[in-house]
Amino acid sequence: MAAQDKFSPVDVLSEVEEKFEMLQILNEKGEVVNEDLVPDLSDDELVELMTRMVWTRVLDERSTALNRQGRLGFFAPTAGQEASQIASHYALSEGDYVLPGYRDVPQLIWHGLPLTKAFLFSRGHYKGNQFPEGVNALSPQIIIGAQYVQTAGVALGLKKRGKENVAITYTGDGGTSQGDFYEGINFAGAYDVPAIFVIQNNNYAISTPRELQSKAKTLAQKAVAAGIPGIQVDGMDPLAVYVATKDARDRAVKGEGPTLIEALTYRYGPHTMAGDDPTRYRTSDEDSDWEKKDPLVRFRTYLEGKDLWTKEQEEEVIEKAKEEIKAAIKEADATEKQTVTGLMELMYDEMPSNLQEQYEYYKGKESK
Ligand SMILES: Cc1ncc(C[n+]2csc(CCOP(=O)(O)OP(=O)(O)O)c2C)c(N)n1
Repeated sequence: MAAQDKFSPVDVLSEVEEKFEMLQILNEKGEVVNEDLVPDLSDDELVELMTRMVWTRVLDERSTALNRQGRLGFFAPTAGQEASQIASHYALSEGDYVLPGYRDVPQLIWHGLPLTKAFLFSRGHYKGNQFPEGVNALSPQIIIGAQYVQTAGVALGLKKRGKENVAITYTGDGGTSQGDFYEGINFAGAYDVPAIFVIQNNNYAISTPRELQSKAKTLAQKAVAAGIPGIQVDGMDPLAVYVATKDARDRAVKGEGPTLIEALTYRYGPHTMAGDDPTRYRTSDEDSDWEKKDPLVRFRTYLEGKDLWTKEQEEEVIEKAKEEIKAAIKEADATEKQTVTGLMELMYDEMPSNLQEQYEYYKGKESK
C-alpha cells in the first residue's frame, strides 16, 4: 500500500461527511418515504402530537401579538420549528429533564410548566423562574450554548442516581460554534451520560447564515469528534424527529451514552421581538420555500389520510389554545408586581448586614 493511501485526511473527511444524510420519514406532501422507520405510535398518540403542534403555533401567534401590545416582554418566535421542538419532546418520558434555550418555551409548557409562569418569565418576573415541584426543567438559557454543559452535568447526576431518565437540551446552529457546545458533548461522551443534544438548525444565528457558522458540511458530524452518535434529521418532519429522539433516549437509558441530533428547520418570524428584521438578510423566496415544508401541513395531510384529523378538530384545538392563553395572561396580570425587597427576601433568609441599609431604603420607597 502506498504511503499516500494511508495518509489521506482529506478523503477521511469527505467519507465521514457523506455519511451524514438527512433522515426523513414524512415528505413535504405528507407521504411516507421511509416505511420501515414509521414509529409505533397509536392513533391517539398521533393526534396528541398534532394537537400539541397546533396549540404551539397558536401560542406563537398570540405571544407575538401580546408582545406588540406591550403585554409580554422577551419573546423568541417558534413558528416553523414545531416538529423539532414538540416531536423531540414527545419522545421523552416522565422524570426526564429539559434544559431549554430561549426559543424553547413550548417544550417547557408540554413538560408541565404552567403557561402563566412562561409569561412571567417573559416579563422578567422572578416568579417565572420558580418552577413547580415535579417540573424537571431549568429556565430558558439566554447564554448561547451554556445549557449544553449544564445538560452533561444533569445527565451525570441522573446516571449516578441510577435513574432511567435522560436530560435533553436544545441550541441553534449558532450555538454549535460556542466552546460550551463542544465541552458539553465531549464531557457527556467521556462519562457516557444519558443526554440528548438537539441542534435546531434554522439556518440563521440572528442574521448570520449557517454557511458562515462552520465549514462542516453538517452540524451533526460534530458528534464524531466527541465519539458519540450524531444524526441529521428533517426538522420539519415530526415523525423523523420523534424517531431520532426516541432512539437516542432508548440508548441513553440503557447506559449507551449521549446522542447529538441536528434538526433542519426554519423560523418563520424574526429572531426575537426586540427589533430584528429578517427581510434584511432573508429573501421571500427562501421564506416561501421553507413554508412549503411546514410541519403542520404535512402532518395534517398524513393524519387526514388516516381519517384521524379534521378541520373541525383543528378549530377546536385553536379555540381551546386561545382560551387557555387568555386565562394565563390574565393570571400573569393579576400576579403582584415584583419589588426589590421581595427579590432580596427571596435570596436571603437573613438579610446580610451590608445589604440591610439598601433593604430599608427600598422598603421605605416601596411603601410610598
Ligand atoms: C454567549 C452569548 N453570545 C452572544 C449572545 C447574543 N445572541 C443571542 S441569540 C444569538 C444567536 C443564536 O443563534 P442560534 O444558536 O442559531 O439560535 P436561534 O436563535 O437561531 O434559535 C446571539 C449571538 C448570547 N446570548 N450569548
